[in-house]
Amino acid sequence: MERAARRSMHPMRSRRRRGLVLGAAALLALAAAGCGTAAGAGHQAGGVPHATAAPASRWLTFNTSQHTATLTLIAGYHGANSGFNYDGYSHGQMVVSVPVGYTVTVKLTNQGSLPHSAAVVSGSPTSTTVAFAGASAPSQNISTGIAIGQSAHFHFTPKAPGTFYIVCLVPGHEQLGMWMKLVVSPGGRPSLRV
Ligand SMILES: [Cu+2]
Repeated sequence: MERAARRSMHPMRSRRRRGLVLGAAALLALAAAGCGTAAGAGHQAGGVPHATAAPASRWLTFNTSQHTATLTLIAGYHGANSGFNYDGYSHGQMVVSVPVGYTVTVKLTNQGSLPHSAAVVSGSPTSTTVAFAGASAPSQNISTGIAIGQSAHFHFTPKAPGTFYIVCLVPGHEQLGMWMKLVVSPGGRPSLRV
């Protein structure tokens, strides 16, 4: 009864879930085509993402021959850190590593209850200096973020190793811990650890 009431109050949620299921199907298709995931199989039984325990491999896929990696960030994935999280993680709990020369696509979806953004910055997790041209979603008005239920993406190709952060530049959010770490490695494969 309570569940039905919640659903009727939030019609967007079920629409987003269908989107996620389609996304999972696309990941399966990619895996079948020989692309990698970061850490083993990561699909929930029934195809519906669980609200609290999503495997890390859902968030990073890559292709070692094409030198591409795709990072899926769901802002406000659930209530962890009061919603100031990507994929449920905050305060640098998620560390993504990509080799130099990979083209990295970051796909941001706002599943939270506030606007959010994502940008690659350098220096510190509270930096506002975007490290690569165009490496933010939205591409402009980064501090305004994208609205609830919206998606945006960007890509960039790092040319040198280094340590960066993917942060939400809506004012106050990165200070509240809405950031993850991005390591550009000299070689190897993309990886994600939490
Ligand atoms: Cu935010």
